[in-house]
Amino acid sequence: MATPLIISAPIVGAEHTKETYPQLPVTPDEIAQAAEEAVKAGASIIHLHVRDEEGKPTQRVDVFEEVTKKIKERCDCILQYSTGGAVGTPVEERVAPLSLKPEMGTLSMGTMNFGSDVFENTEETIIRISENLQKYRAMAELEIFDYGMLETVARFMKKGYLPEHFHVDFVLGVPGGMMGTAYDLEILVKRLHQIKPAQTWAVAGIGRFQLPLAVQAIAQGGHVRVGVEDNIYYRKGELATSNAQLVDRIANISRKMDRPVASVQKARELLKL
Ligand code: KMH
Ligand code: ZN
Repeated sequence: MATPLIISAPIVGAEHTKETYPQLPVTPDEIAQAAEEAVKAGASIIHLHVRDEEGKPTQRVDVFEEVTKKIKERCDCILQYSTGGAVGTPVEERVAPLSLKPEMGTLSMGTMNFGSDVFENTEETIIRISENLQKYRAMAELEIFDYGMLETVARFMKKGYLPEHFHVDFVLGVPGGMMGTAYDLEILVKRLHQIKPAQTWAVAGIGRFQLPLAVQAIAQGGHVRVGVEDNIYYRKGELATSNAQLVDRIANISRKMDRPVASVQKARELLKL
């Protein structure tokens, strides 16, 4: 049997607003409901950003705590806290929610242009986040936005700056990062497996890259991230009705391609959580 597909759902993000996407979940109850729906549709990981009372991105511990509690009341899932936050969030704020000991947390592997902004991840920042992930025993998901970031993974592994065990997510199609063509994903996966054979990986395609890259990952034994942080359209010109709608489509395609969708327990097993 093919390895079950782990679907991760980035249900909020830090970039969209109710103005750009009216269905965006922003309150703790909306976020918890979106998480439950995404899990019911087949997601096993919830990639979590939260918003303050004004709907602005925040890394406040009390908000992460409230949202976590509400999600756990509704469903079991692997919670993966964002340590990326929003562009410009200071590193001490980015790592603060890890004190709540989520099962997973993200670790962006380099600085890049992010549209017209700069998403800063100096070596010092990466090391600081990595140390915090290890301190609070949250499994790291390394976010790779560009080929050079993969070389940083190789270099940092040798220097002992990364945990032994991690998951990898290729985030492709951010303006300022790598494109999201089939070729882009192919060369990244090839290089990853030179660096660390048998390493688990997923792909998060931004915008129009979400669907084709997800299908490619299903075919090639990778895993998939799909949700409105990365893409708000179901198809060209038609907004997605919810995160669950985007997850449901990928779950259906995967099953049709004879790859079962991982339950939350199966995902924990596959990731050795
Ligand atoms: N919001 C982006 C600047 C992460 O979650 O770790 C960074 C981001 C990455 O979303
Ligand atoms: Zn994120």
